[in-house]
Amino acid sequence: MADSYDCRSIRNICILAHVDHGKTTLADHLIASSGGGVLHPKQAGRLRFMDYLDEEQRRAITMKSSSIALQYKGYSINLIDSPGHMDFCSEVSTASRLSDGGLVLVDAVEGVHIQTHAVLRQAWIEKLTPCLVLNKIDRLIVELKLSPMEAYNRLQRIVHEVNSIVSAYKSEKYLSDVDSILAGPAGEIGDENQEFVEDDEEDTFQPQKGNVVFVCALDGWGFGICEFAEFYASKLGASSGSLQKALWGPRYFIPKTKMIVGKKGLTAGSKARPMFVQFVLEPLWQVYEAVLDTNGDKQLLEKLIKSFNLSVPPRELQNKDPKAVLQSVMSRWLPLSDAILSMVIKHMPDPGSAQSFRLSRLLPKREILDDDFGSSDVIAEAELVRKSVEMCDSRPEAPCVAFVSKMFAVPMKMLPQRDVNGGILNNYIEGGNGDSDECFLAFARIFSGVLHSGQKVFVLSALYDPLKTGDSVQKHIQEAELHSLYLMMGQGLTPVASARAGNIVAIRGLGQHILKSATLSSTKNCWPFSSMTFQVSPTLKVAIEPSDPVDMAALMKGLQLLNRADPFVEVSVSARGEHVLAAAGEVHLERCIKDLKERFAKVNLEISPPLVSFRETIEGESSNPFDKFKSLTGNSNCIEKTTPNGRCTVRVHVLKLPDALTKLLDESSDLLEDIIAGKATRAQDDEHPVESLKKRIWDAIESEISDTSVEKDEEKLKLLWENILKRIWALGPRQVGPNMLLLPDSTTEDNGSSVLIKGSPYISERLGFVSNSDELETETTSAETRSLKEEADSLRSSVLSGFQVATGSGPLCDEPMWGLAFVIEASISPVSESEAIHQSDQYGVFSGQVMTAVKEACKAAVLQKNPRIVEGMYFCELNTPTEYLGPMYAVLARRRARILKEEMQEGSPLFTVHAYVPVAESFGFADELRRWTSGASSALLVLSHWEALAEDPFFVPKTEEEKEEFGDGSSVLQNTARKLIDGVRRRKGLPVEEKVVQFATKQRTLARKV
Ligand SMILES: Nc1nc2c(ncn2[C@@H]2O[C@H](COP(=O)(O)OP(=O)(O)OP(=O)(O)O)[C@@H](O)[C@H]2O)c(=O)[nH]1
Ligand SMILES: [Mg+2]
Repeated sequence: MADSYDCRSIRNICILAHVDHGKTTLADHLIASSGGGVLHPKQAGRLRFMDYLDEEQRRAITMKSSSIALQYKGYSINLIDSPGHMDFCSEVSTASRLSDGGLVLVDAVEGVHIQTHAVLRQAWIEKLTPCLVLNKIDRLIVELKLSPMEAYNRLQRIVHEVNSIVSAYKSEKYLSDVDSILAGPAGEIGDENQEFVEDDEEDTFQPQKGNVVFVCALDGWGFGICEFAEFYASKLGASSGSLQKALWGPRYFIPKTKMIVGKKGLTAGSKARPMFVQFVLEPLWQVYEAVLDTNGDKQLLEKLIKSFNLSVPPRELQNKDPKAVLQSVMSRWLPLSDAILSMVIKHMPDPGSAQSFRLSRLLPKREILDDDFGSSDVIAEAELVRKSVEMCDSRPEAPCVAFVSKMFAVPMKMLPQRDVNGGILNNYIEGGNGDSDECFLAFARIFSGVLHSGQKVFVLSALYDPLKTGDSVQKHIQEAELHSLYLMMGQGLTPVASARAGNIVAIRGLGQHILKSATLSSTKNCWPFSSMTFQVSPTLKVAIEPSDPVDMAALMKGLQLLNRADPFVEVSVSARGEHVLAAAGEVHLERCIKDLKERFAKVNLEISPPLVSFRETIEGESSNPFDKFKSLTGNSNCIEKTTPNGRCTVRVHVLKLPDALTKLLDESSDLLEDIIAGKATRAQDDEHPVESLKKRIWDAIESEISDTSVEKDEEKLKLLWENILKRIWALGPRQVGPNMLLLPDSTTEDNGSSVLIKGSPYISERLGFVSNSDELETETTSAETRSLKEEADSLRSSVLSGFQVATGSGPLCDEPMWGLAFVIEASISPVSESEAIHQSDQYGVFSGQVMTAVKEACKAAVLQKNPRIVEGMYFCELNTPTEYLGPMYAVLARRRARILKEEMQEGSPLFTVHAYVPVAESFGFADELRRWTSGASSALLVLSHWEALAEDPFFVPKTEEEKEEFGDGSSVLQNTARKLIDGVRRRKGLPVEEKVVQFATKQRTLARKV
């Protein structure tokens, strides 16, 4: 039996799209036709089989990714439906990690939306082979009433738009690897095809290639070009191959000569339509008109049924509802599942070829350091494992490797009651989850070997390193027994005894071992799979406590379960001891809380208003770009602090980094972490990540230089920046943040008897801005100075921690700092021994004093340089019918939104508006919008960037003019920055300067007037 297994007959695919573009509806039809009878075709498109959670049915959106096994023409297809709502985008990451191909859906009426970009990017990152599905073609006919020609133009535009998005991702890569372009297929272009092929050759999606299909998921019909090409081949007397090329693009059929020509071949004034319009869309339109139009040509339908030999029961044709008639004719003429599944089999790779292509993403080649050569056995075996994954080796003796992309909880009662052999199971006792009613399953794909139930495997976390031994690594590897394996049929689980490479399974028995994702391996000598990338991070935070304090233990246990069951939620305890839950957005948060209340904790809860996070920075704008650098020198620009014992003096200068650089540092934190740890390695054919990061850092700086200066200054500024990039000692907060600790300029010398605490340009070295510095200690000095130098060296870590703590919580409201570079000069002076003894008693440990002084000085330096509050911004896409524009703008204005673009959607009554909305103002935004526009307007928010408020939080009107404009401070000013800061301070229990009554007399007069 085992030998008949061939992974070439397997496809692992997922459906990806913007919210509501019809993924689950499409899945329904595929399940009805190939799902082994779990869904009756009559219910397809209405039941939404994959949305089996109550909350999903209630809201009519998908919230999780789930898999189903389909059988089609001897192929076994694992289909994963994914959610389109931004709040659940992490599920898109987990789905695409387990798939090899992605069906990207686009609603033909709405076109490309934000999430379409996001899913295309995810498919690109995970190296999926995408196919395009243009859905809701019926709406073009019935709702928009477009002519076939107009419809063609619209479809062409969408295909073009999707292609240009993908080509942007592609060229990002090609930029760093010109060779790939040179090595790319040159293609043979015949003279005749030149005009047409030239601009399409590079396109990913080409209907004439067969990787684009046009469908109506609701009514269950769809087609690719090849279906029509085959049909017309005999009629037009052309080969179906050449027809397939001609049925898209500017190709015209001349009936007289029976020739297919390009645009140039048309005679002037010719009314010829492109062949796609004439041979594909027009017949479709005719069928719709014949049925829906009361005066329609009823004979046409008969003709169609006859010429295609369709078996439509007369009862269905007699149906009074024209829509039902259409559905029964169309779904027999152009069955949706055939169009989609034949494309999947032809254009999407089987696990074997996919894994060799995806290997560089899944298991990037590690750079082996010289000192690892002792462990050559380990390296050899890890290499063997990598090879088996590359080949998708499904022999029983191959090393066993699987990746768990998420954990999900199912109620115990949903588990199959019988095992593979039909024996009755007692799930509760074997579960090992104690008294819980929930069972955790791992959503996993086997990449090599065979998994058996009962097998023991190693569970590797992303930080595991097979070359390291010792305690620090032990916590990243555990041994676990796989309790049982299941094939997934949506909600249904079918127990299996074993599963081979290339398959997707649910695994029970790992609940105690895996929190979110992990690699499973039969050998310790295996690298963990690379981590998945998520489009956003959980930013919406609330504090949770039980209504009744007695229930605290239940809440804590519930939070733990929720944390395991949801791939994206983050659970933490704040500095003040609150339990904080972080979710991706309001819908996600609401579901988490519901789950917590009803499934995991089962207690009543109190939920705080959202805790918004901010950043702190300084005002960096100035007309002269050199001012920035002036602030790095001189005494007037710096803050000086001395430790209580008087031995250490800390001087701090601060400078604002260019916005683009700050953003880059923030976005690259994962990469930086790897680089700093020396772990960053080259993916097979890409540029080395350090080199490309270096290049991007320079680009970021140059973009600011070219913005602000005249040409002749450019060189000078470049030199100044070069100098700065050579002096980076550390990044903060938490070692990889967007703030820098710079070494003092090399001209700063020890003065007098004191000695500077010297750091090393560690980050600059790692990034390759300076070569590894050999510390040359030139002059050998007296023993006394030497011991002082040693003491200074031992205090380095205090300076570092002072910097880390300060950048972790700024002076305004204890929020992390944003885009600042600190130059810290800390010098210590000698002390007589007798003093030393009693001083350490009096002021505490010296290292602690230095740390505190550094921290205080950094904070004071920020306060001195016009501090500003930085807030998170959402990018918001709104779709509103024209008549609700007024109320929509009113809602936007109330929420400090900034409009970026407003545009009528061609061919529809909708207006699309793009705007930035501050995170702090975004809660309840969607609800308010819905209320004010009677539900006609929809909005999607994506976290976009951080933005400093220009407003000075400490602004007090001083000059006469200002007093005239803002009042003399007696009336309450609307200082937004101050309001935000005070809000955070109050929440954190920090003192807030509030003048409840400032000018009592004036208030009284005011009161009298009223
Ligand atoms: N007219 C028309 N409506 C469709 C078509 N396909 C889907 N719909 C409708 O579009 C809506 C959304 O469909 P779903 O399948 O739930 O969309 P989805 O992409 O799964 O949505 P999420 O999972 O929430 O992202 C439903 O009301 C469907 O009936 C179609 O081909 N034509
Ligand atoms: Mg869905």
